[in-house]
Amino acid sequence: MGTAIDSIVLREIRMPLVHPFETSFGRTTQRRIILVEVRADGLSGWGEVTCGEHPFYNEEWTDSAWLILRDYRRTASIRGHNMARGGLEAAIRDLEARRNGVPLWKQIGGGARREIPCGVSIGIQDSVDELLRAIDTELAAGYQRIKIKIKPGWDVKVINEVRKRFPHIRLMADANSAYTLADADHLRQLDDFYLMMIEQPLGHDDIVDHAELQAKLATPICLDESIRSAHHAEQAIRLGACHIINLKLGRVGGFAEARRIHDVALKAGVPVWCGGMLESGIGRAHNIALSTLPGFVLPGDVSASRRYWARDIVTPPVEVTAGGSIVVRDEPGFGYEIDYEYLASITVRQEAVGR
Ligand code: OSB
Ligand code: MG
Repeated sequence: MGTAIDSIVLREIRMPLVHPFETSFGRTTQRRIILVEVRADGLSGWGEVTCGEHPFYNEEWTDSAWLILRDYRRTASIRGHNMARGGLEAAIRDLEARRNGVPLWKQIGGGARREIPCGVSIGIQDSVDELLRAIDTELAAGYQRIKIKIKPGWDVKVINEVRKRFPHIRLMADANSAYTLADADHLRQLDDFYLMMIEQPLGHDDIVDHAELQAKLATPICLDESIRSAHHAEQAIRLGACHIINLKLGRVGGFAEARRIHDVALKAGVPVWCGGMLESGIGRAHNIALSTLPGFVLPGDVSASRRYWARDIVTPPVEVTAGGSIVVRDEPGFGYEIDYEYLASITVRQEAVGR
């Protein structure tokens, strides 16, 4: 990245979620998010580190990302820690876009669509009734696809109930690595519910077992955690480990690698969609830009700010149309204004880390 940077400012913000979010690996009630501001020539570019508060989705967490970004300047030499590196990379891309006076989507070579189709990811609930109510709410808001989180004990029976109540909706399930190949027969029961896909059923770093499972399932497998690079995407597609890829900026280390994965998938005829990591408005805006690349043909997990935050750090907040899409903005950079006053009020630490 040849952009000359004057300084980098790290901030950690705390944002309480409107509703707790539960996956097979745990429950989140408050986010601890690192924002990266890169400054040059009187302009600022902004990035968001998308890791969780604990190393449960992948190996990174808020504090590891802070140390990586504070202590290592040459991110190309770092192995792993893609989300920390990706937060910085996204900030540089945003800065480049602002310097060129173009929207971020144009800077990264996107622009295939003016509206992003949106789905929602619904966490594990305390009861099936609550889940059905949550689905009702999201469908009424216009969302085009429902993803529900599953884990052993909250899977086949629950999806059966959802399908009885909503026979025609676009439905999928995300296991976040909660199963093993020994569960293949159990997972095969999901074939009865004509799901769009099952996301990351097996090991977070596995490709080979997913290929074996896919051979036993009619339901397409979508990989999330396992795809950290274009090389992984090539291997997974070659082995038949997935028919769909959930692409997340942070997980793959930024726009450059995301683009490479997108291109591999597009060439192979494998659809991609943009995943989410409970981002603030800044990360959300980057996801919107990414979703304008041509291969993003399925509704993503990028949804309205109000599903997560009572108040977002960007204005206007990210909003979804009655038809369940986000209209892409044309302002330079990531396209939204930062609410500096609110940002300052939720910042718990800030450090300039030079260059
Ligand atoms: O696996 O896609 C995932 C949230 C946190 C960690 C992992 C995942 C998720 C989601 C939520 O599914 C996506 C979102 O609404 O931002
Ligand atoms: Mg997932």
